[in-house]
Amino acid sequence: MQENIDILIQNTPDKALSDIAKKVKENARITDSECLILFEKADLAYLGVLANYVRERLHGDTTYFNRNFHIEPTNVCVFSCAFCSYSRLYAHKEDGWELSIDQMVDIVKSYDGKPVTEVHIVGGVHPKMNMAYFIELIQKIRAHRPELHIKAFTAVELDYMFRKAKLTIEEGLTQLKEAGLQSLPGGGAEIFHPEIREKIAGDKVNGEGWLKIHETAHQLGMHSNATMLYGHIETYSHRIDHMSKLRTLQDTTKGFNTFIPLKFRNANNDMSDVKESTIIEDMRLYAIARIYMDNFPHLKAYWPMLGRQNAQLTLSFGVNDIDGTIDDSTKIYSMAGSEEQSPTMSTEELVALIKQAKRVPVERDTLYNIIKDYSNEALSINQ
Ligand code: V47
Ligand code: SF4
Repeated sequence: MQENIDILIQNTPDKALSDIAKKVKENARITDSECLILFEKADLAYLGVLANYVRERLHGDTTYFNRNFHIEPTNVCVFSCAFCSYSRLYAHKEDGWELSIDQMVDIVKSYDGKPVTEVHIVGGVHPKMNMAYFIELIQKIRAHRPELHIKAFTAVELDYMFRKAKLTIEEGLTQLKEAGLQSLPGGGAEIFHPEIREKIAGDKVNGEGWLKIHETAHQLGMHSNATMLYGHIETYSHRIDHMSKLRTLQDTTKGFNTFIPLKFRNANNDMSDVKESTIIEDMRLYAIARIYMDNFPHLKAYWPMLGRQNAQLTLSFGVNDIDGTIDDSTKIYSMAGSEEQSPTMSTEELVALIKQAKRVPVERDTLYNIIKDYSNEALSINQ
């Protein structure tokens, strides 16, 4: 629907908004102050046209998903982020858990013969799970299934591991890479700005530290993702500051694959009094992220956090990736109030979800190499 942008430019009475639309059409970068105008003034329909324009220029109707599974080594965590519903101080209390290396390798083995391409490993920061522990884990997974892409450890986990082992970021990442780590997930970013970070995640790695770890990973030839935890106590300016820091780093390294806005969920945590964002605000944010983050190839909606139908809706607001089958008992979101108690979607369900939104489902690997185009598969679920 590329012609919609011309109609929008002609019919938007607000000069600032119509100038931004012209810039988007010309593939020119919008500034931070223009981004603020979008947050403050632009309605959903306007943002949808612009975000779609960018998305279709980059990817047409292609919408990616992958076949992955998650392992959460532990929910024991030395940190105490106010938004976290998942961490426990001790494994033996309440519903804390810690998995042994053998238990985690057994999870990997349970996928033998199944066509998964990626394992995603993220958890709490356990004081006893150190470099040696995770190197052994990665080596064992690699030895068992060499072709499985290992995407593991947020910058928060890495920062703690490296400091404990007295390693520089480069030394630590090099050791993990040699063991078989291939890319980094985007978690732990939250909101970089210290005004907010100190209130919601004050005791873990700061924004500069998070960015440095990803920069170093990129310099070592690894790719990574970036998240932003939105919809709590941050202002539009804090969101723009966060996205601006990511956009600036990406200009230098080009190592980020995907930007993943994560909607704050308020159940069972110290921020339960903070209201969750509305669906309109969620869709506006996705659209603005697609318009502003012009050097991020992909924008992902993480369906376990948003819910399936809202994730489906994002496909009309700039999103071109809907994560994966996931297939596990991921607890980080169900404990925070997500409707998805045990998030797993079959490939057929994902394909149907994407087709219902009139997009083209394409299975990818972690690095966005195409595995299969599903455009010719019949639509079977609730057509
Ligand atoms: O950093 C924790 C978030 C993140 C809550 O790279 C919450 O492909 C909302 O890293 N409400 C970890 N969010 C998850 C993560 C991730 C997820 C999906 C895909 C990828 C990827 C990475 O989960 C944390 C934090 O921002 N989180 N608690 C909550 N109450
Ligand atoms: Fe720990 Fe991560 Fe929860 Fe923060 S968000 S308390 S670092 S598990």
